Amino acid sequence: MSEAEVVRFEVEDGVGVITVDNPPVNALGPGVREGIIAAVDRGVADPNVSAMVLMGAGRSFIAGADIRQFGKPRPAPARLTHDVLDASPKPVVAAIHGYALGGGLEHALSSHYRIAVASARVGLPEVLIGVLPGGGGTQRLPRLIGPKAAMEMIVSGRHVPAAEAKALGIVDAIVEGQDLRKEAIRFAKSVAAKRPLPRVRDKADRIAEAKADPGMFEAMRKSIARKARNQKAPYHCIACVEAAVTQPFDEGLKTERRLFAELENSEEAKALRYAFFAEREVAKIPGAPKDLKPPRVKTAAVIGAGTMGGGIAMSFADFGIPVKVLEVSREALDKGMQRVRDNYAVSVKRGSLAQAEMERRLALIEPVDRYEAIADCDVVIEAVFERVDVKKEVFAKLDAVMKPGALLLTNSSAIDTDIMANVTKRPQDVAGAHFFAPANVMKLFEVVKGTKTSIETIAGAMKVGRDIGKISAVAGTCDGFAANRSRAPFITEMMLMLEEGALPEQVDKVMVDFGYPMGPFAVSDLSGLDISYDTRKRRAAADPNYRKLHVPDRLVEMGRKGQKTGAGWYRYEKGDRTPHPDEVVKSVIAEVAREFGIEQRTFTDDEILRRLLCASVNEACKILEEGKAYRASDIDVMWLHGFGFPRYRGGLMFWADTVGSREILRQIEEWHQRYGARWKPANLLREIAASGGSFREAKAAG
Ligand code: T1G
Repeated sequence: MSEAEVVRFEVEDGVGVITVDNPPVNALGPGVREGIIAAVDRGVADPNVSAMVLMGAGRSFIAGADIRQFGKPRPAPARLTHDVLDASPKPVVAAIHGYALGGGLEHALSSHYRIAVASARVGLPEVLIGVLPGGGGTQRLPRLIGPKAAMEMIVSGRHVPAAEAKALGIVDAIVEGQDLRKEAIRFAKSVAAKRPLPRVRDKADRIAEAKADPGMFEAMRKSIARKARNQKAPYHCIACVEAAVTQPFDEGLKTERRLFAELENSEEAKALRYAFFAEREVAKIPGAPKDLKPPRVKTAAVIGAGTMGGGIAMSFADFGIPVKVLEVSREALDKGMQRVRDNYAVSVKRGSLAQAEMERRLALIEPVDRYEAIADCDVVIEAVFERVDVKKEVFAKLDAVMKPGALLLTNSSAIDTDIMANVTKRPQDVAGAHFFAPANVMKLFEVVKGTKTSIETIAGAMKVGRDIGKISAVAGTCDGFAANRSRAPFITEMMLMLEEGALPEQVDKVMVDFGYPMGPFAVSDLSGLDISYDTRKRRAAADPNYRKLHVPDRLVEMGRKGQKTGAGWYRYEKGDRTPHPDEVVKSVIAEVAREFGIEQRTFTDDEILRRLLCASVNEACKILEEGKAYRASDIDVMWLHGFGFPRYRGGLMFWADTVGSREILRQIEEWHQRYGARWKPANLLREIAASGGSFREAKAAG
C-alpha cells in the first residue's frame, strides 16, 4: 500500500487533518510512517495551516507497529515520525478513538496534545509480545505521568481506559459528542497560537519526583520476579524507564533502541508473537463463508447447577447475558445458587468485585425448575453428570422444548457429542461447549463438532465463547476431544516415570523451571486425585489392555486425595497449601516398582521435560491426522489457555520446533524401541521430520 493510500492529508478550517487509514487497526505497516511524515511536512509548509490533527480512520486510532514486520529486515528510516511530530513548529493534536497502543500511543506522545473519546483505550503493551516500546514511549511516558505510573503501564502492558488516561495526564481532554474530527479541529484551533509547544520530551518535573525514590526500580524487579522468571522483556522495560530518570532524553532513547534490538528476535519475542497471531487464527473456521457472522446471544440457559453448571452461569452473568439455571430438584437448585453466591462473595471479600456488581450479576442468573421456562433461550448448555443415559434424556427433552435455531450445547468433557445429537431431530444444532474448571475463570472454550454439526452451529458456539470472554477453539468429537486428548499422554508419562524412579517434586521442579505456574503433581493435589481415579477405573473396566497407573490408584485407595485430605502427592500442614515431599509416596513408588519388577533409575531434568512434552506432540500429530483439530496452532492456544503452558514458550508445537522435528522423531523412536506401542511415532510427525517442516504450521489432514 503506498503512502498516499494509507495516510490522507486534508486541510479543513485552517487545520491539517492527517488520517491513517490502514485497516483493520491502522497498524504502522509499510507506507504509514512515511505517509505521516509527508503529511506533517505538507502541514508545516502550508501557510494556511495553523495546526494539525493526527487521527485514525475506521474503528481505531493506531494500534501500534505492524507486528507482522517484526523479525524482518527493515531499512533504517532517514527520519523518525516521532522526531518529525515532536519538532513540528505547529501544534499537532492526536485525536484518539478505539485503541492507541504501542507505536500508536508513542505517536500521540510525540504530538503536542492528546484528546480522546470516552471509550478509547491507550497503552504500551509491547511487553506482551516480548519487546518494549521502541518509539520513545519509555522516555516520553515517564516525563508525562511520572516514572512509577509509566513503569506500571509498560511492565503490565495493560490497556488504560480514557478516563484513567486523563486522570494520569496522558490525554489532555475527553471529547464529548460523536464527531471526533470536528471536536479535534476545534481543539487544534484553540491551541494553534499557544507557545511554547508542550513537547513531552522537555518535561522534567515528573522525572524530578522520581529522584526522591530511586528504589522504585529494584522494588518493581522484585515484585515481578516470580511471574517474569525466564523472561527478558519485563526487565528491559524497567531498565528503559530507569534510563529516563538517570539519562538525558536522547541518551535514554539510545538505551531504549539498544535494548529493543536485543529483544526483537529473541526466542521469547518470537514465541509471544506466535501466540498473538495463533489466538487470532483460532477464531477462523476453514471453508466458512465470509459473511457467516453469527448474532450475539441475548439469553442463555444451563442445565445442571453443579460446580461446572454454576461456573458456566457465572460466565454469562459476568458478561451481562441473562441466564437461566435449570435443575429438576429445588434442593439441588438452591444448593447450586448458594454456591454461586458464595463464589461471588469470595471475590467481593478479595476486593476484586464490588458488592453492587455482585448483586447485578446475581440478578442475571434465574433459577428455574421446568424445561418450558428455558424454551426461548438462544443457547442452552447441558452440564449434568457425565453419564450417557442422563445426557441422552436431557437432549431428548431439549429437542422437544427449545425454539428452532437454538444452540444445543453439551459441556461433556469426554462423551461423544454424536450420542447426544442423535437423540434429537436437529443434530446439526448440537455441539460440544467444553469449559475448563473453574468454568468462570479458565479462558479456554473447546467447541466440539459432531459428525452432523452444521458450520453455522460451530460458528454460533464459538461466538458464544467470545461473547463470554473465552478463547474459542474447535475440536472434532473423539475421546478427550483435542485439548484433553493431547494432554493425556503427558499425564500417563508423568505417572509411569514415577514407577521408574522419578519423584513428584523433581518432575514439578522441572515444569516450574520451564515456566509453569505450578507443577503437574501439585496441580493434581489441588484438583483432587479422586477425579482422574474414577476416569481411570471406567477406562480399565472398558478396556482390558488399559495400562493401569498403580501409584496414583494406591494413593487414592489410601485416602490420599490431595489438598482436600491433607495429603496426596505431597503432604500439607493444616491451613497451609505448601506442598511437602512425603516419604509415604516414596515408599508406595518403591513398593509398586518391586511388585511389578520395574527397574528404578535416575532421570535428568531434560529427559523429564522431553518425555512429558514429546508424548503430547506425538498425540497432537495424530489429532491433526484425524482432522480432530484444524491447526497445530489451535492446539497451542488450547495449551496456553487450558493447561497453563508458559506463554513465552509459544505452546506445545512451537516448543517442539525449538527442539527440531528430526530430533523429536529421533527421541520418540528411541522411546518406541524402549517402551513399545504407546510411543509409535504418528505418520504426520514422520512426514514433518522427513520434510524438515515445522510442527506449528501443521494443519488438519484433508
Ligand atoms: N500488527 C499487525 N496486525 C495486527 C496488529 C498489529 N499491531 N493488531 C491487530 N492486528 C490484526 C490482527 O491480527 C487481526 O487480523 C486484526 O488486526 C484484528 O485484530 C514501536 C514495537 C488492537 C486490541 O500489541 O491488541 O508498537 O486475524 O482480532 O480483538 O513501540 O488487535 O483479522 O487477520 O485482535 O478488536 C503494539 C496488538 C505493537 C496491539 C484489537 N501493539 N493488537 O483487538 O481485534 S508493537 C499491540 C491488539 C509496537 C512500538 C512497538 C488487538 C486490538 P486478522 P483483533 P480486536
